[in-house]
Amino acid sequence: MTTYPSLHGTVAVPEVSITELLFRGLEGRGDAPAIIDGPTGNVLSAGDLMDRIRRLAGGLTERGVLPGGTVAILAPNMPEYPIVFHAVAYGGGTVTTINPTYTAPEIHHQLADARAVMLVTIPAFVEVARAAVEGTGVRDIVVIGAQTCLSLDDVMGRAKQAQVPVDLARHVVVLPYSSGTTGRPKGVMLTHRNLVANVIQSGAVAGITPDDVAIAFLPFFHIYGMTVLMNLFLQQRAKLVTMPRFDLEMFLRLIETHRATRLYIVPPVALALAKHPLVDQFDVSSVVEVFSGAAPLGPETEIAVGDRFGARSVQGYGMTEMSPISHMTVAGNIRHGSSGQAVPSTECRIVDPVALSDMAPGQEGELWVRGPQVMLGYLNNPEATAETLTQDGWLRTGDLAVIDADGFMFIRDRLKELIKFKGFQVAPAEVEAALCAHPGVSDAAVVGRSDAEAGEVPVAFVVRAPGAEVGPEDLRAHVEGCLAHYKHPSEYRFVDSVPKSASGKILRRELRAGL
Ligand code: 4UV
Repeated sequence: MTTYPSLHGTVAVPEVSITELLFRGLEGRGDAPAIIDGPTGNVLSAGDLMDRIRRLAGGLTERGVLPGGTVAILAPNMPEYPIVFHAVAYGGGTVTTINPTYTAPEIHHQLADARAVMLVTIPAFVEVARAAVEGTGVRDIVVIGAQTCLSLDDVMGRAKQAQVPVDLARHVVVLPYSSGTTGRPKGVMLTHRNLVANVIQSGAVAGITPDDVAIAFLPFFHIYGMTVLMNLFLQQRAKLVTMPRFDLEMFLRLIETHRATRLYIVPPVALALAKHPLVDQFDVSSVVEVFSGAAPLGPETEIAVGDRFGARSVQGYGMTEMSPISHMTVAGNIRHGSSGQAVPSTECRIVDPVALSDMAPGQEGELWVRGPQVMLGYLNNPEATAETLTQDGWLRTGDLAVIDADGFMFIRDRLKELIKFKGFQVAPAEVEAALCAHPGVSDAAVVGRSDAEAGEVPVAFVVRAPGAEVGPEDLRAHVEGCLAHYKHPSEYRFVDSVPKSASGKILRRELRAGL
């Protein structure tokens, strides 16, 4: 076996919960701002953040939700997000984080699959939340800032003074959803130990200090925003300014106002920051690092954005199933176009995906990763778990990569069927199932086509049912009701049949080649 251990050595993973780790970073900061709501400028201090986490944990316990219950959060980035997340974690529960752009059927599916008993949301989503909880185990919808229904303030109780004991290595603290290498989105079982390990592993090399400020638009529901911004940033005593959704002008304005030092972005934002004339209208001189992840970014754009900001421009690589970070670029050690080196306590292999044997050094193969950040498995899905995790703890990423002599990892291609639209996951199997639910469709296949702005967009190949006259407009209207906008195919191609292997697997490469 040819393994590549981290060149940054190992780290000890403290035996604490993710909330206790966060509190270690917040303690002693008292009135210092921990999170600022970007649009309103409202400040939540470190002391208030801890106090509200303890009170909400107490209140959820008094209501019988904790310990043990699963609470879903359907909200954009806002200071209340980490309050809910950590109150549930501190009280011995499980959080499932839902994309707030989801439709009611998508939310319903996640609530039911994760067996959520409570849904926390904001006033704008109450209607969709009510439709989504029908027929699930959700007993209460809690609305942040609501006047007329059960609000987060109503749920606050007597402060809980200690972490509810859980098995840190087995208890699932968060269930984000990811399709992984194949199929529909699945609950990714991450433990306290996974999250704590990843914050410590990345914190050891990221060089974040209490003087750092980030504008947090990367959504907290997705593992990148959850770990890097919400958890790592707060734990390192740095300051977060939340943005509910990405808007270039607001982003630039907040950078200027709050003197942001580090920008955590995805490739389409890198492109905008490199090219858009708006950038010149703001003072962005405080920025020292621009960090991109979640999808491929070419070295030209990476360099261009760094030049424009007079800042270091680097990439990292992660996957929900790895809590998520396995690779990161460290200041002073930059190779443009690379996703960086393995974070401490992380081993890699580059494996021939068919023969499952290790490739010779420098050759391309599937990236396998092992370390304390690797998930327990997929919720209620031992088959998918067994396909992704080996008996001896290696995670098969489904990405094709090379590792150079200095340990720099370069992602070359994706073996898995996953499509990434602006860094968001689009699971072809989910879109195909939605299309096949239309009575005019007998079969469908969805693949990604590269796109200058979004990275990739989904394209659908559709086989009409006999006699059906369904057209693109019918299918657009149909997916509108069941899939979030970024999963909608950008094009429909009508075909006589979908190419499949003898075992019935869609031959996606063949379809992609014809695009
Ligand atoms: O599961 P997921 O949606 O997870 C992510 C996580 C990305 C992160 C998180 C923290 C970081 O510090 C960071 O640098 C990146 O996206 O999707 C996982 C898949 O996204 C692709 C790859 O196919 C993964 O299996 N991907 C993620 N990062 C990169 C990437 C990258 N730097 N270059 C190319 N593809």
